[in-house]
Amino acid sequence: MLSPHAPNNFKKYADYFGKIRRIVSAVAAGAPTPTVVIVVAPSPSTSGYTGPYDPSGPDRDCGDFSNWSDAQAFYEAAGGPASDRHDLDRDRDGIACETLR
Ligand SMILES: [Ca+2]
Repeated sequence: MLSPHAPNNFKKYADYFGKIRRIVSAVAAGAPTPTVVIVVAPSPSTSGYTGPYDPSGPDRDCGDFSNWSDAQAFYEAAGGPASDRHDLDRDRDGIACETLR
């Protein structure tokens, strides 16, 4: 019996180990071994950019974007001011597509 003053984590892990103990007991008693499913989350892309266009793909213009933050994220994913291969920051101030702001 846990003290009602036990920290939340303690209760959570006590429940967790209780479940493991029940599974181990069931397996020891001849129950089929439980199936363990491991879900692996996809690793994020190196840039973190998740927009609709490929930053290293075909040339894009400011008109391809519906809002400024999408354009800026794309511009940064494509290399930002160091390359600006899509020419989204013509005044070279690090801010892409001012007309969309
Ligand atoms: Ca600019």
